[in-house]
This record gives sequence, structure tokens and C-alpha cells, in this order.
Amino acid sequence: MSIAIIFNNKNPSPWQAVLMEKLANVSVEIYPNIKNKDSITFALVWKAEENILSQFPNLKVVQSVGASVDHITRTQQLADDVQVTRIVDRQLTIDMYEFLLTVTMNWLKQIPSYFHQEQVKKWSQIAYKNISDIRMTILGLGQIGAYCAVEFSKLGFHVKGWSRSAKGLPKVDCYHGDTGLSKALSRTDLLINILPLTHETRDILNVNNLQKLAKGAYLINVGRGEHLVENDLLQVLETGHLSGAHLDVFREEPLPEKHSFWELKNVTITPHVAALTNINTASNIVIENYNRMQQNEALLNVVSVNKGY
Ligand code: NDP
Ligand code: OXD
Repeated sequence: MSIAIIFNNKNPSPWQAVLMEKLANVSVEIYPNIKNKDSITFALVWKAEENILSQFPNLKVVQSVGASVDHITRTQQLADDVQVTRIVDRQLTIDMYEFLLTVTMNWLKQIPSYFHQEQVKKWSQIAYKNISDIRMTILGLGQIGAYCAVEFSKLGFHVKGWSRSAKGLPKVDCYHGDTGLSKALSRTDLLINILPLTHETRDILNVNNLQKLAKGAYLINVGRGEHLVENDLLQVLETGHLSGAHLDVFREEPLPEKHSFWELKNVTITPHVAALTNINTASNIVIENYNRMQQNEALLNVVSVNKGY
């Protein structure tokens, strides 16, 4: 009964240390240094390479170390009895809200433009917007999106949200399903994407949908790079239909040096940092799930592999 940590682009050592400290007598090994593959029943995973998990014949649980599971569902062939779970952590949700609030307020008050002006020592005042002017739409009203929608509306933003199933959130106009999407997007000044990546949501930020936003709208994408059709964004920026975008996630990460997004003054780039898994809080969830697996109890935050989230 051992745990395998299988990470790409993430340091596994602190996770090994915290799990070994809190789960005495459990062997916690870091891939590829796994002594006995048959002993692995629980894998803690971040962006594992294609089909790596098929090497573990007795695997019962695949625990994502993040909120998303597309890095598992897209790359691994799992037996039907293997459960996939993810991190749902209040700290992660709060971190995302703080990030989105920062980006939103910077956009409202033109702060990125002043950074550019400072570089050329230019002194020029630019008109700014107020919270009460802004019609915001949040795509994805899950653990993270629903919290953000409610908090933004408490601040005085006009908030609409969109999800798969019907929702009721205080002071948020909720829309759902394919038919609700156009209504959610129309007359929107600020579009925030916090959807999971599934075969239904891939490419959802396309020219057809972006054209439905109000002229001069701004986009914040913290979902996944594959939600955005990059050429379509370039097109709506060029026509001025969108005034700019803040992108935290990309089809290819790190964003290649030669990518045209780096050159655009009205596109702000952050390196996938909107909300980072907090090892202090999230490790408790991982440990709880390991213990539940051992006791044959229902796991926390199990996803539907069919739905993809
Ligand atoms: P949840 O699974 O809790 O929520 C997903 C939401 O998306 C739900 O409201 C769901 O609808 C909705 N949804 C899914 N598919 C569709 C669809 N086809 N049409 C309409 N709505 C749909 O996820 P979280 O809130 O925990 O996380 C969301 C995503 O945020 C993650 O998957 C990840 O990609 C991203 N993320 C990014 C981070 C970053 O640092 N950039 C950090 C953390 C997360 P319903 O409620 O009806 O099921
Ligand atoms: C996540 C992320 O999915 O950091 O948690 O993107």
C-alpha cells in the first residue's frame, strides 16, 4: 500500500516530506524511483506523461494535486474501478478571487497602460471605469466560480454566470446550458473564464462567442489555454471588439518566447499563477483521501471521468 508522486513541472520533494510526516509507516515514492510498482495503490499526480499510470496494476485512486483533472483524463487510460479525485480547497478559491479582483481593478483603473507609459516616461491621464459600470460574466459556477461571482456582486459589479446545470446564487444572474450561453455573454464588459477543460468546453472562447460581448470588452482567462482559440482572440483585438485580455493559462506552457501574445501591449500574461495549490491546506485533503481509501470509505471530490470534471 504505497503512494506514488508523479509530477511534471512541479517539485515533488515537499509533497513527499509532508505525506511521510503525516502518514507514518506509509511508503511515499517519487516517480520514476518506484521500487515495487505492484505496491502502488494511490497516485498523486500533476501533468503525468501519457499513460504512465498503466504501469501500476493495483492502482485504486488517482488524486490530482490541483483543482483540474484534464491533465489526467486527457492522458491516462484508467481501469473503470480507478477513482479520480481533485483538490477542492477554500484557500485555493480565495486565492483565485484575490487574483481576479487584482486583475479586474487594474483593468478598471488602467494600471497596465500606466506601466507602459512609465517605460517611456509619458505623463498622460486615461479615463477609468467604476465598479458600478461593469457588467461581468463568469463562465463556470463551480467551487471557484460561484464564490467569485457572489463576492464580485457584493462589491457592486453586475454579475452574470454560466454553468452546465441550473444554479441560484444571491445577486447573480445565472444561465446554463447551450441555450443560456448567448444570454450570458451578451452586453458583457468583462468576461472571466473559470471552466474546466472538457470536450464540451474546449475552444469555447472563439470568435463567435467573443463577438457577443459588448464592444471594448476585456477577457480574463484562468481556465485552460485550450479554451481559447488564439487566432480568434488576435482577430477581435485587432478589430477593437475586445480592448484587451489577461491570460494566465496557455495551450503551450511555458508560453514559447516567439509567441505573438508577448508582443501585444493590450495582453497581459501571467505564468499560470492565478491560484496555486497550497501544500499546507491541500495536503490534508490528500491525506484524508488516502485514509478513506484504506478504510474503503467514500472519497472526497471524486470527478466524473465521463463528464471530464
Ligand atoms: P468545478 O468542477 O467545481 O466547476 C466547474 C464549473 O464549470 C461548474 O459550474 C460546471 O457546471 C461548469 N461547466 C463544466 N462544463 C460545462 C459546460 N459544458 N457548460 C457549462 N458549464 C460547464 O471546478 P473548479 O471551480 O474547482 O475549477 C474550475 C477550473 O479552474 C479548473 O478545472 C481549472 O481549469 C481552473 N483553475 C485554474 C487555476 C489557475 O491557477 N489558473 C487554479 C485552479 C483552477 P455545473 O456546476 O453545472 O456542473
Ligand atoms: C489547477 C491549476 O488546476 O493550478 O489547480 O491550474
